[in-house]
Amino acid sequence: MQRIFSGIQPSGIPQLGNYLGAIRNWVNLQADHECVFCLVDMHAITVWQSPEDLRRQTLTQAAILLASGIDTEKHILFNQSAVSAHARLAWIFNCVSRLGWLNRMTQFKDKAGKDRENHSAGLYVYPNLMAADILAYKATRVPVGEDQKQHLELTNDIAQKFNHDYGVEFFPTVEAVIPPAAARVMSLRDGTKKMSKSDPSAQSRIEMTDDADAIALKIRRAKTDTDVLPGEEAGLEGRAEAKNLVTIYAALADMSVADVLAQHQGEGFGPFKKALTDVVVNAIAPIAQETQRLMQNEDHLVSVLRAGAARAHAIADPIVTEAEKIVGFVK
Ligand code: AQP
Repeated sequence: MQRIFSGIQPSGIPQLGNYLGAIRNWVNLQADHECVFCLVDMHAITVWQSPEDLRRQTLTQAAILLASGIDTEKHILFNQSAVSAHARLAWIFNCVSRLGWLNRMTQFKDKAGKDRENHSAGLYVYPNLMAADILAYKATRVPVGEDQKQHLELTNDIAQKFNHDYGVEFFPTVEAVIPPAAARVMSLRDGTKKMSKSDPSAQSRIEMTDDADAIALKIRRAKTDTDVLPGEEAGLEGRAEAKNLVTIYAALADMSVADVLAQHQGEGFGPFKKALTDVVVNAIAPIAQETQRLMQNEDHLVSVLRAGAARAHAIADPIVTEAEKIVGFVK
């Protein structure tokens, strides 16, 4: 059985993009993979988080994953900082990875913008830590949204350079598993920007804890154009916001974009947004409700994460210890 590693940052409340690009895919992959799911709190602090928020967001995220169907009897769920193997391997990878490679990472450019000098060194070396997250488990498949594809290519570059520099065949090649539907969900306020849990505007995203009223309001206010829905996909070209709403509908209703358009052709956004609200509420509301129930017992969530960390440590510690020996560290 192939091993999967995937992570999500507790840098806010997970949004619909995280669900469609990652979480829903994780749930499905459990049937035929050995899964290691990680709340990457060390990645989250590459951008400042209030300690209180980070703690609450980590537990909320654990609850959302359980409510979405992550099975911690069969698979591993834990928070990154609880397993030291990640930091140990990340340091080695900081020394393997090249500045030229990091300079090409578009996520850093997007997040740092023009104010590059004022961002943390952690944000810059974020992809090296991500490579360590995956390779500490020698995971071969990584379910991610399309936005993370470049980081996985870098993971393979790091693995290859490590193997080459030390003359070993130690780290495997990693393959991205990108969901076909809604690989990239866009902001509700700007169809050219991806939906993001840390976007300053809460109106730009559907959060996985939103209730039906909040969802309805956000969809009602979502940016659109004044045209009606076309009968064919080609008619969505150049209409980023319209395309995004149709794509979200298709992904959540398990339909193709073509079928959604066939059903709603000629509709304006008033009625289409109402239909979309029903589809989103049907998918999200049960998860939000179960999350709320689970959040009432924090101790249980902490104990689930602790048990997961012990199982994660048992896999990662021997692999990272071996990598340290390869490098020449006295063990
Ligand atoms: N808009 C999106 N569409 C599809 N997939 C997405 N993912 C994130 N946004 C979208 C996928 O969710 C997984 C977890 O992401 P993450 O929390 O590790 O970091 P991120 O990609 O930076 O997500 P956010 O929401 O934008 O977080 P912030 O605002 O903190 O940076 C990944 O598999 C990602 O592809």
